Amino acid sequence: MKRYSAFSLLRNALSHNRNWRPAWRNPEPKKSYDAIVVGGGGHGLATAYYLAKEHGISNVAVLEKGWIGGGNTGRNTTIVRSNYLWTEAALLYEKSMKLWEGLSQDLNYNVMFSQRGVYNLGHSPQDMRDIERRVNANRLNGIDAEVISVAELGKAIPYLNVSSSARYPVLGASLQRRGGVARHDAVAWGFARAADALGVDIIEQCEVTGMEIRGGKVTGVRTTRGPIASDRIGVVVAGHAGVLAKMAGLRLPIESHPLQAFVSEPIKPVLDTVVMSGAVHGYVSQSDKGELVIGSGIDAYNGYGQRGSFPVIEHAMQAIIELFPIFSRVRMLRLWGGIVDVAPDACPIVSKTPVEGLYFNCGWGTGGFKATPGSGWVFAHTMAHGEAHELNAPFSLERFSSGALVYEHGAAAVAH
Ligand code: FAD
Ligand code: PYC
Repeated sequence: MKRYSAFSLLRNALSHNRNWRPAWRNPEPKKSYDAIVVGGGGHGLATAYYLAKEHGISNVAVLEKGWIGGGNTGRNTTIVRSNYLWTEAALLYEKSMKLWEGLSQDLNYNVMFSQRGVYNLGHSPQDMRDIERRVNANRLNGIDAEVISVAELGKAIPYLNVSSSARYPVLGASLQRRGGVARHDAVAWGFARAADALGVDIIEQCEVTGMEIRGGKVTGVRTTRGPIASDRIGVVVAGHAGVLAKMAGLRLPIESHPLQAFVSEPIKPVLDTVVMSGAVHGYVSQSDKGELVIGSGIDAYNGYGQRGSFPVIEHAMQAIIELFPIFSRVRMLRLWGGIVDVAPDACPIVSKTPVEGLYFNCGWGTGGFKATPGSGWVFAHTMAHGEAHELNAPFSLERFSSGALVYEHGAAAVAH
């Protein structure tokens, strides 16, 4: 992979970057590929990268209808953790956590993974019982987790309102110290650059508009840039998974909802960790620029508009000010929405489908950013071998007919 010297940086700055080499090529689509990945978000790009790196399949195209990372990857609040309750989910997210821990080195690209810790607050005796249960379950699975008392919280997060007279007083929290945040755009760019270097074609402005299926096997896709053939196609389009499934004559057990996030004007460092509360229902961290990054729950209705509605904005602000009264004087800068794909058990679908050669990776809902490397890793395995890896076997489509759901609404953190 090419490295840039200080001299070359200076030369490019003086020439207004005219000679700057793009981080990935802009190829014309070929007529056919050994594998196609539909969706150029973090999960799709990671899938292509691991197909090339781990399985030697590099004649791969990533087809993205807009620009890479322009979907939920570039719209999320970047919280990374692996403290899920059930072993099936915990091991999958922990695989991802381990990949995060070496990702900048692996991609030779700084994804700014910052393990600043993630606190999940408890506000009632039942919250605390759930926290203790989840912490114990995490530790049994080898995942770091601690129960934190309210006195410890007051010391660790000085501006958090731990007064017993709060509307929903904080009683304690769980803490995953290895959790934290990463820079979302850098994750997309890092995977794109590394996949491109291994020969993957990243094709932006290329919308998939139809599927070619013959005799129960997939043979290619129709796109806004012409037909492209492949007998191995992975669809990773988050909120649009239902739309793509319909093109293949399938119906997925997911619903698409808007999910909003907000940032404030930048302020001096006041919060060096991530704080989430399921009860008052808000979460907040502080970006490296100083902005407070805030979110809460999904909008209740289904939709594909990448924008939100006022009741959620009001609710989110109420929650954050209740937790951090000092933030009431901060001005909000902007807000945006993404479309999240929610499965009934709040767990992903990473699976073969009844159409041979066609695979779906979706249903990550409000919590898939943290899974980006792990999701790509297991999906690449599934596409390369035609069978799930043991880590994603519990997340096949069959679970919705067998009833073997992995219920993770408690750990999903954002209610849906
Ligand atoms: P995306 O990044 O959405 O990529 C899918 C891509 O498919 C898009 O770029 C889209 O343009 C493309 N596409 C769609 N249709 C087509 C088509 N027909 N042809 C070609 N391309 C197509 N998760 C966390 O773990 N932590 C968080 O803190 C967190 N916060 C969130 C906050 C918000 C506001 C939102 C919206 C989500 C949040 N999430 C969080 C969830 C997380 O963002 C997603 O689960 C994750 O980013 C999904 O990644 P992806 O690559 O599957 O999807
Ligand atoms: O899954 O941790 C999470 C999360 C936080 C905010 C949105 N999703």
